[in-house]
Amino acid sequence: MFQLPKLNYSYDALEPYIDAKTMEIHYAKHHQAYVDKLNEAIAKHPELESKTLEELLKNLGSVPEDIRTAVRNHGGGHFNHSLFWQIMAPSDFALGKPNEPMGELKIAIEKEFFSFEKFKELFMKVAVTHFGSGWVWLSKDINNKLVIESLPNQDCPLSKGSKPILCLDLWEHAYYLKYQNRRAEYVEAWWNVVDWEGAR
Ligand code: MN3
Repeated sequence: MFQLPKLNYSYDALEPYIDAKTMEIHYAKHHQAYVDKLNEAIAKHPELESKTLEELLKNLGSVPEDIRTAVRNHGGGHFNHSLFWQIMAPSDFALGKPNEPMGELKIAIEKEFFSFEKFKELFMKVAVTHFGSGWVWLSKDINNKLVIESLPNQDCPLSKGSKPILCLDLWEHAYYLKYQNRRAEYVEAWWNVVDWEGAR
């Protein structure tokens, strides 16, 4: 059975950039629902119970057809949100630390996107112009090259052979209470709570 991962900080820890009410509903309701529906789907095929979430998402084509869409949507939802919580940290945690990538990731970002500032610009552009629900990703593609891309709904880069590093939820449930239709403001604010130690 898949389970909601423990959140390493309180609902209000990402204030003022992400509000406590949004965090609570997002984690305890939305993410829980993805976990529950994934478990319901897997229960129809007990032979899949030994598979990890990563194995399922990397090999969607081998998931039985009657639950493939459920695994894609709810398994993706479970994986994507789990990574999302992990790559954020309380805003006071970042105080006094350079809020930017470190080590090998920093070098790779500068190699691929020229500078961290240019990387952020491109990431934000992709996030703001993505139509509808989905996520924006920083991933390593099958050639080990860093890419910024948006994917619809709960689609996960694992399913196209990429390795996800950083993600930002673009569904309205992630920001509507505080930012309403102002997605750009949400994306801009989010950089303040990115935990670059969690992104690797
Ligand atoms: Mn979400």
